[in-house]
Amino acid sequence: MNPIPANRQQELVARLLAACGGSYSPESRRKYFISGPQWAAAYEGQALFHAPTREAAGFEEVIRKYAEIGIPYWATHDTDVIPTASLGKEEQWAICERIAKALADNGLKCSMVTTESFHHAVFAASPAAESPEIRDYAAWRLKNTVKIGHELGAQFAVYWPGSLGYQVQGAIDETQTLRWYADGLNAACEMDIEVAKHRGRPTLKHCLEAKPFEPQAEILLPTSDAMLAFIHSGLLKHPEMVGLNPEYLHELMWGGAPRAALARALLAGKLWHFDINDGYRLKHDVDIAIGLVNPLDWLNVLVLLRSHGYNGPFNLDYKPPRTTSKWGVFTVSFPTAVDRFITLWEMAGDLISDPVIGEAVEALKAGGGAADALDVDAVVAANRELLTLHELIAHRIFQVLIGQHRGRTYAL
Ligand code: GLT
Ligand code: MN
Ligand code: MN
Repeated sequence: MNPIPANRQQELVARLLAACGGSYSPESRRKYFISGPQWAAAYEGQALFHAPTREAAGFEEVIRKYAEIGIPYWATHDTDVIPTASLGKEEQWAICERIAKALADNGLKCSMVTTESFHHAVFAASPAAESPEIRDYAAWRLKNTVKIGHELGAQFAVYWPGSLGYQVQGAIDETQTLRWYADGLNAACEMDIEVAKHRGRPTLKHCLEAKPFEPQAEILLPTSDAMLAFIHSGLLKHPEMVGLNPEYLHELMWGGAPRAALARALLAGKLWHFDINDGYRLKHDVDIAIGLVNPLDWLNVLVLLRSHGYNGPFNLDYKPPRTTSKWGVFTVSFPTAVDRFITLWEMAGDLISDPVIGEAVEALKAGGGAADALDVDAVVAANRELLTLHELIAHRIFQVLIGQHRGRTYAL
């Protein structure tokens, strides 16, 4: 084997990527409400057991690269772009001006802003800690993010209460902590109403994002369902302003079915924003890019969303692997993630209009026509052969996944 010298490796990767084919043009990619987070592109590969493997990218570079790829929206935490010490100060607005210019120069829009309320030492005991000054600071941070969001033209604000929990039992009163957490959200919504009115803009959509574990051992709002209950608990002053940002992997992590979690959010009218990625059940938050682990499940998720007219953002909240170089982040990782999403989206369209599935579903809904619904044996007998269609539908979905419905064959 001949070693591949470092100066020839990009050329090799680029050639193999081109050999893969199947990439969409930036114009096609821009037709989707896809957002790229600052933190995903800037991720250096670090973690508790991991040293960084590549250099960070600033927002100007990330926005420029997203534009080249065809990712039309950008999202950020407050402290992804503004140092903690500069928040709320003049420097913050100077940075916002630079961001607005970078977005305008590259034809991108800011879709979402979120507050980092988990990394800084002040949030060691969560943003809803016992100490009133910590909670005052947290509420100020949320309100400040709302102002940044309006300044940048965002439509959404996301809240990930990942540090709202505990490592050791009995030290906090869960009910009180949740009340305090609601106070923070209420402050953000009230600030939003004020700023929106002043600027003549609609209020933001405030979206809660659940993750079942990590960084705390126990989390007070671990799932999207827990958050739906919280939204309707009576603690929020403006429950109509607060919805969900489910993340695909976070629902999978606790062992749930992402599609079912999304269905419950849809029924509640709260599916407003969606973090797209992939990973494994009952493991930590590996944030692998969409479709690399569960393409079949993803296909079914997109059938659900397409069938129910979901029109919110698809936020690329994944982490390019540590093995990918900084060049690879923008050349391989983001373009291929977007392209897999679009391919799965198109395949979901194929499934929705598939005649085999269409007829099978209609037949199942028609039922077998037992004359007496109270004659249990007759009901079973009338539906016996029809119910075999469940497995046939699953087979057809597999065929669509591998392209057999478009004539791909294996040694037939
Ligand atoms: C963090 C988390 C993500 C959230 C981000 C928004 S922060 O990376 O694991 O899933 O979407 O705060
Ligand atoms: Mn997320
Ligand atoms: Mn995640």
